[in-house]
Amino acid sequence: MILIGRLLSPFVRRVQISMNLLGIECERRPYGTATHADEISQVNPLRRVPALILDGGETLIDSAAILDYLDELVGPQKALVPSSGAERRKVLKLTALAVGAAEKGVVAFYEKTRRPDDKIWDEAVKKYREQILGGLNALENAVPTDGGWLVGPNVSQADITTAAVVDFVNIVLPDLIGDTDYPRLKALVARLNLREEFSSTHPSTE
Ligand SMILES: N[C@@H](CCC(=O)N[C@@H](CS)C(=O)NCC(=O)O)C(=O)O
Repeated sequence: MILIGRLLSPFVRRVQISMNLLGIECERRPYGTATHADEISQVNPLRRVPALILDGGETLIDSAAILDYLDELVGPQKALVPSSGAERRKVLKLTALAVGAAEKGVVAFYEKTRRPDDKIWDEAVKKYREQILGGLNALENAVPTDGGWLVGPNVSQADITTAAVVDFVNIVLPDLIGDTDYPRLKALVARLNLREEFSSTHPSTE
């Protein structure tokens, strides 16, 4: 399989971490949306990453659809989203909070980097930043106080996507999370980043 996209993208990174945890090998092509639009358009007409090219040539787009495929591939015992019940609902809800914060982080990043200075709308940027903080705050409140993972005894997609978004926000909006903010969330992400599956995918490694 071939994964398209750079690790700075929290959507690409959550797919790469998931593949590492599930023991699924892939080659990754670190194409950036600003620098490799032509290459990306060959696999995704929307020119977005990630895309996953399967061994038979079929191409999947959108991280949620790719992760759904990976979970199906490994089966319900190993899947990163539980197949049913309260744990599934909780993983999906926390993952949605992390994905939503990532989406707003991407938009805020593009406002800063892809617009002429005189076309940046500060009010919109402020709103995106508040939305990111809203998501992170909810995730902070969901981190168990006993040092466990977000849901159940094993690392789930909620943990993976949370780590991807916190690291992304810290890189692209370095002034957003204060030193004393979200201590439980920071501790969770630090513990996850001790694992090779996470540390080897940190955007700083690329
Ligand atoms: N819903 C998509 C979002 C992917 C996304 O926003 N990717 C960004 C990079 S982080 C992108 O390709 N941006 C280029 C663009 O939208 O023009 C997913 O989960 O894969």
